[in-house]
Amino acid sequence: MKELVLVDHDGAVDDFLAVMLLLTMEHVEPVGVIVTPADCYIQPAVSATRKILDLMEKSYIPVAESSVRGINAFPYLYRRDSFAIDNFPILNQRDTYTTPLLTEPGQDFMIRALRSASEKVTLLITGPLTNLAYALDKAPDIETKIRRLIWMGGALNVPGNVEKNWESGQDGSAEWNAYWDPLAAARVWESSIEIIMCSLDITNNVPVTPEFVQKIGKQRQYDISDLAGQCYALVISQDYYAWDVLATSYLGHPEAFELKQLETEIIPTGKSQGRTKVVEKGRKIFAMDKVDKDWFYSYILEQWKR
Ligand SMILES: [Ca+2]
Repeated sequence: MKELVLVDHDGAVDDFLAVMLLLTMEHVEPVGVIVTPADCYIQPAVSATRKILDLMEKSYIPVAESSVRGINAFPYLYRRDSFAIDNFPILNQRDTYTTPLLTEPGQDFMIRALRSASEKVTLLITGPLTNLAYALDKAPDIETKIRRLIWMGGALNVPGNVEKNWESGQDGSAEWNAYWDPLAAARVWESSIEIIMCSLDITNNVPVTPEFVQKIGKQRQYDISDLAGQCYALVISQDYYAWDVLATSYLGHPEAFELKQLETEIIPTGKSQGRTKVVEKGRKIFAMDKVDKDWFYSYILEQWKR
């Protein structure tokens, strides 16, 4: 029996790479891919997602465009990568693509996909939690259809990646996916869904280095490696990590990770808004605590040989 997985990503470089990793997993059956308009521009992000599904011969998986809005926008310099990827030559070899785009908004598709699933579904969310918060409010019955949430987000015992900013008053403690919509994260924290967090604490261990990108280049005879190398080359001049890809690799090999149970809360407003704070008697979550980084890099190299 395959594990049903509903993906919700937000259209940045590593979101596409996460999708490309997930689609290589034999034991996983994706029930759909939702794109959230957060770390992207939505039109090219949806388009690139459909082209990637076509390239990987998975065009039976529906794609849904979410129309939710966040509170704190991602910088446009991050978001515009979605235009570059949508125009990569390898994704534009055909005149038309066949992966369907649903007419209903992604947040409503989340409800329908969970309700109609034959068994419990794992949510893999590599962006903000806004669709899930919406779905929980609008259709509380879906909570029992969620097997668990694997989420790339949060910063527990390390600084966030939203910069300290005198203008907005942010104190630098928040991670972007939580910061985009802190109220949504707080809503999900009120649920009893099992949460497995891939926070900055662990993703700080998996930088994307030129050495690694060049290793991908050596296997570019494989289409997916070629695409992955192009994606990473686009961001190599930034301080970049395999955030969403690491979160996704947990689905492939959970035994490669050590989890730690922590008690946490979400700071919903103010200068620490979006902080995922470790507190006594807080909401219990599992944090990915340790991973063998050599294993991780070789795993994704191997999976992308196709
Ligand atoms: Ca993301």
